[in-house]
Amino acid sequence: MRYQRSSILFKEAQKVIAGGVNSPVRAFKSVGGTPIFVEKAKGALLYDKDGNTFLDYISSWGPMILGHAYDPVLKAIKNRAEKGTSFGIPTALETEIASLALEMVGNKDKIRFVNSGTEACMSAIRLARGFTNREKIIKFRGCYHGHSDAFLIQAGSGAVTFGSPSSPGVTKGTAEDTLLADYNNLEEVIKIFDEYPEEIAAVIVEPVAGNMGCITPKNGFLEGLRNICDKFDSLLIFDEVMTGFRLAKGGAQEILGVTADIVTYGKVLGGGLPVGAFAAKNEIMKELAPEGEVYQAGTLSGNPIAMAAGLATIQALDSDQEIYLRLEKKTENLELGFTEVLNKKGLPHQINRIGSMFSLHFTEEPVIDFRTAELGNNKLFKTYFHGMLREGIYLPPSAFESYFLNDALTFSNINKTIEAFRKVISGF
Ligand code: KE4
Repeated sequence: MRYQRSSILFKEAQKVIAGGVNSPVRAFKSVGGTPIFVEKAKGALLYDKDGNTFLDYISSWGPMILGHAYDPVLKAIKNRAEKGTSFGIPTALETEIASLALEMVGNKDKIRFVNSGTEACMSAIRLARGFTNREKIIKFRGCYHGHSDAFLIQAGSGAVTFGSPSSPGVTKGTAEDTLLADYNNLEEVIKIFDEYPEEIAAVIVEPVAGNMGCITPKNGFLEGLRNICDKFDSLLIFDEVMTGFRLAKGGAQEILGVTADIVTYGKVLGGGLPVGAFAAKNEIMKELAPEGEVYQAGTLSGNPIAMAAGLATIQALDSDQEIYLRLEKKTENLELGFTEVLNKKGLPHQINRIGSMFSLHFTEEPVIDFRTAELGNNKLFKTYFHGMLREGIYLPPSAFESYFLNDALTFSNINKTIEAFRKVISGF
């Protein structure tokens, strides 16, 4: 595997783009080495600038669930582009994708489209604060809701629940309104509500966490959040930017059977173009401008090309009764194959999987929250990542990310991945 061209391109990028990338995780900081530069992609395959090909297990961090350059999506983009790319004026297309999305998700009356998952989560928090007239929010350590200030908060030194900025530029004032608990730890949440019974606007949670690796909720965790939000008149926000339209048509709400008050979306809903969204019952959404007082806006929100790509994507998901079963089976095969290799090697490991989300952690302890995710052997992960890259398998370049399978991955691709894994692990 040669990476010369990518290395040259990365050096050139670093001269004109901050850090050489437009999103930090792409810089391979967590695994070392230099990022590959992609020339093109089709189906499950990525083609880099050095002529290498890779089976893609990040699917652009979720959006490309149907595979890259999926013909009906390409066709929808081309047809729409010929009519003009952006108007800043309503189009019927926005109503069409809004209607289908709400039908698939169920139990929500209205949606608002934005341009990223960050914008969706940022807007959802503002809407919850406006609706409840309260200021504090609860989030969970290791959950990521995009890069708006309210979410870039880490565990404060000392204080169990008070956050402190996890990035320069985030003010102490902002941090004071974000309280933290451990994922899967309902007791901590109850303690916070007991301390601030009338100040919590919302609890925001990834119903399946995908930013500490993939972590599923313990039995009763989400139900517990639902009950405590009801008890204290706070809103429950599910950040389904990753899980929405990926785990099922109705996302995590459908498969986990818990209904949130506001749900945020992104990734799959845009089919590879910049789309985010948030949805709720009318009682909440009517508080949003221009109907209500909570302001939220965007020049390119509901952009027709992005709407066309998103609509074609969720239409494909809505009409294919088998796709979620296929994705589940392929991901299960991957888990079974990896487990057989790791058990034979006697290597301590945890594999977390739900639907087409998957993560491998080199640790004895079950990975149920950020603390246990941090116990993973990152040195082994780096060797694993680069070994698999050399075998033509593109994995997320961090142990704190989820894999996202796409439907273009065939069962023989999965078998090839398992054989590559066997070869890499044999060298451990
Ligand atoms: P974006 O602003 O990146 O579209 O979405 C933010 C976001 C919100 N909520 C969840 C659960 C998310 O996973 C994300 C973004 N996911 C990361 C992957 N861990 C995107 C990759 C990146 O940052 O480049």
